Amino acid sequence: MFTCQDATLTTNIHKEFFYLMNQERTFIAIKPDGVQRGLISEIIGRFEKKGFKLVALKQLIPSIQLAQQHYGVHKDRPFFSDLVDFISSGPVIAMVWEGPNVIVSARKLIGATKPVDSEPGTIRGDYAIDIGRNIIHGSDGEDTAKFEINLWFKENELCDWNTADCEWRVE
Ligand code: RTP
Ligand code: MG
Repeated sequence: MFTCQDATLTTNIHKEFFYLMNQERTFIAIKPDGVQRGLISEIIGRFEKKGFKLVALKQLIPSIQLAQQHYGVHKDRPFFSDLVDFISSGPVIAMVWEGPNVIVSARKLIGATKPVDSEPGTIRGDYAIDIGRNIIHGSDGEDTAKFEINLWFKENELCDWNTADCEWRVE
């Protein structure tokens, strides 16, 4: 599923095993504020330039039900209702990105939840000033990533493919 054909031709079986074990997928969404502010290409570019591989992408206006399921872990928090209304208020760019340690790495690219705490150079640090308008979501762990990918995408919407230059990305 996560093979890198070019790499397997020229490297030994241990390297291939290491490569496979290090592959990971995460769910990333550009929220309605990121879309409205014209930040789609900027955000996608950061993940591309980092070296991760895009395996799924679609634009949709999430239903209230989808937003409630997605943020179900926060259902008892005072901001839940506003958060659900906001996420389902307009187009969202839903994506799946793949690569070694992509879950943790994506959270670092995104930056802290509160823009006041997010470092310059991170997406939220560079483009957000309010916690309720922090423009991007990223899965916060392996179980969450699996749950969110399955929630937002059908299996046949995920593309298994290899970058032509994968040997230049991963040893
Ligand atoms: P996300 O799930 O959207 O990637 O954000 P996160 O992991 O960094 O933060 P999380 O704690 O999961 O919160 C989800 C989203 O809820 C909104 N929020 N508002 N008003 C508040 O105190 C508050 N706290 C959280 C934010 O939009 C946050 O991204
Ligand atoms: Mg979260």
